[in-house]
Amino acid sequence: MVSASTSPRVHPAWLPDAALAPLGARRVLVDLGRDAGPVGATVVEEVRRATAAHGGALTVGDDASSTDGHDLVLRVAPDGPDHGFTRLRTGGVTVVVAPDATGLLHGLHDVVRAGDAAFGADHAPVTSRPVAPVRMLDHWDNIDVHPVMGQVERGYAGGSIFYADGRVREDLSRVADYARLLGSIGINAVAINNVNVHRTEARLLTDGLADVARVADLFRPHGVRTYLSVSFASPVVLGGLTTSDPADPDVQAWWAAAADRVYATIPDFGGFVVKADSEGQPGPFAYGRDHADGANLLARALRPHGGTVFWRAFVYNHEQDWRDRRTDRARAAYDHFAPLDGRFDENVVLQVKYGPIDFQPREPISPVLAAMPRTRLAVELQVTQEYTGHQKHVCYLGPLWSQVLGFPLAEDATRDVARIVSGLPGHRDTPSGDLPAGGITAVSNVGDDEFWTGHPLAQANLYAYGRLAWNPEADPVELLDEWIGLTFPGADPRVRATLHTLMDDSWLTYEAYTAPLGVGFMVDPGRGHYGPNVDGYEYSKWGTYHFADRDGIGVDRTVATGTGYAGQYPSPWRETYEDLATCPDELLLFFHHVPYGHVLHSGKTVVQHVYDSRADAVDVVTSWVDAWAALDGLVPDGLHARVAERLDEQVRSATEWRDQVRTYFFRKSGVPDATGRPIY
Ligand code: BDP
Repeated sequence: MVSASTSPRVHPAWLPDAALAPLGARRVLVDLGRDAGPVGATVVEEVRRATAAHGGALTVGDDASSTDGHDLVLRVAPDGPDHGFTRLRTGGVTVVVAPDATGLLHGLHDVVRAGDAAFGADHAPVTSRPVAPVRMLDHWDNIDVHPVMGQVERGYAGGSIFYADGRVREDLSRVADYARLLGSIGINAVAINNVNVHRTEARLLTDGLADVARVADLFRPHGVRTYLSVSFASPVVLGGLTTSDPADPDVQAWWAAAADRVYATIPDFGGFVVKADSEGQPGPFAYGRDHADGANLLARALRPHGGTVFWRAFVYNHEQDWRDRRTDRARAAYDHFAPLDGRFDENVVLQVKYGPIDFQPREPISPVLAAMPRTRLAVELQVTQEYTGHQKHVCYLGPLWSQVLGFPLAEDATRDVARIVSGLPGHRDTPSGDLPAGGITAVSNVGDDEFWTGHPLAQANLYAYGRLAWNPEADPVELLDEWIGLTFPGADPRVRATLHTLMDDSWLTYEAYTAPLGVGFMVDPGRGHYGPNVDGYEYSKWGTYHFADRDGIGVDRTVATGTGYAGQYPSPWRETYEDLATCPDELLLFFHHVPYGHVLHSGKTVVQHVYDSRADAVDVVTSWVDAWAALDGLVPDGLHARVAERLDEQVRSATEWRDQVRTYFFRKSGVPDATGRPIY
């Protein structure tokens, strides 16, 4: 079912009516074959709505229907490509073939994206298949409003679209609109509550199931399955047992019964997401068990129903480095999980943050992803901009994710991250060689804000995430261009040009005014990781450190003299990162402690790089203000005003970053800026 937005104030994101005009003006035949389920109904409804608005025509036919008299044929046929679709143009007719209605929905949106170009010259079939079988979004939404975190943890777009007034919303029309957006970019899994599971949210698994089913009913027609984050302590918290020990038969029976109830209510339920033994969440360590024991407990409950456990590898003792500064949080996930390779059941996917620390704008890729060939793996990204400007800053993350997914991490650089998590050939060194793949997952950036994402341009991050999860080889700037075309159809060409100016390199610009050279975490703990605080975590018990002193800065993570983290990588990365001569500049301070006068590959000293890049980046951001102002009247007024207001804040904040970081380095090092620019 395609719902129209409840409120005219809700921005249609990349699916305004006008974006469907090229399709809607055509004569369209939809043939669902034997797959006339809820997703098929969505395909028909999308075409019905578009053709009604734009003067085309819809025919719902069957296998026998002739393509004559149609411009576009959308057909479910058994010979369509698994999980994907094929598009061709023959005899002046565009034909999309998919093996099921979900593939057809994705093919329909492929036509929408192509616009009039989908109806040009005849061409041979082009097949599109997602690389990752699971393409997921995790919502860190709470039912209750948390006193510190608010309702959506690390959410910068208002309250939750799922919950209000202490319960699942009565009116879920925003969820229906959201489901439509997700289906259009190929997302097929959503976890609807925070990985930090508080007592109220824990109950979704039991008392709240009827409400979860209402949410699942809205995602299903768009090819999206619903998941819940669950507490490992559920048998105690919800079931009244005295233990949650995985070896305890009562605990096993409790989980089995819980899963039975879930599937009796939601037969296509996806499964569980679990954060255990991390940042205060309960887990198997309390019972002397490891994380394979913990994950398999839940997996065995889900298995009869076809469900999957997404078990997070974000496990570290957040007080560890504070107690002993010779330890290293970056090592934690590998130290915990690599020894468990091969011990996880087949319906467990280990969900690994892309970097070893925590979603910083620049981190090396997590070595866990290379270390577990006998485990299903998912890489976890962060669409919500916790460490990238809280959706107050323009920071287009497509290029970051593209680098992550394309990074040739595996031994001898033979396989990139996208291939590893997709189980593509070569990764599965198991006896049978055919373990199914894991997937790509990310924390959502959406809330009940009228623009969905607080900063209207942050919609591009959600869009690019879905598109890259489908095809990690897509060019992120081309995806941005696609997003611009769909979001502002028919706009003056200056809109497209200006958005590229602001957004194409905005991640690198953000990096250039914040923490330098991969050191990370110079964010303010008191402002929820927003804005600069160079020593904010240097002496905190949650510490991640940069170890700046009068002589130098950076964390020695080498095997020779440091924490040994570099040794967690396969060749060639272990050697590349270990050696100062080959460690890339952008990760230098992540792996090495160096003097301020150390000369980078770029030819600059570390300290001069810090001075220059911060100053230059603020000049860039400042130039965006006028560029955007010139679009007044060319984009919707409310959107223009919202972006303008946020750009002012970005300039203020970037300036604050520049001045604090430059001053800090000057005071520590005593080295003046060689260009003579003043340091305040
Ligand atoms: C950190 C967030 C915290 C999350 C945690 C996680 O600051 O709010 O709970 O990650 O991923 O980035 O579990």
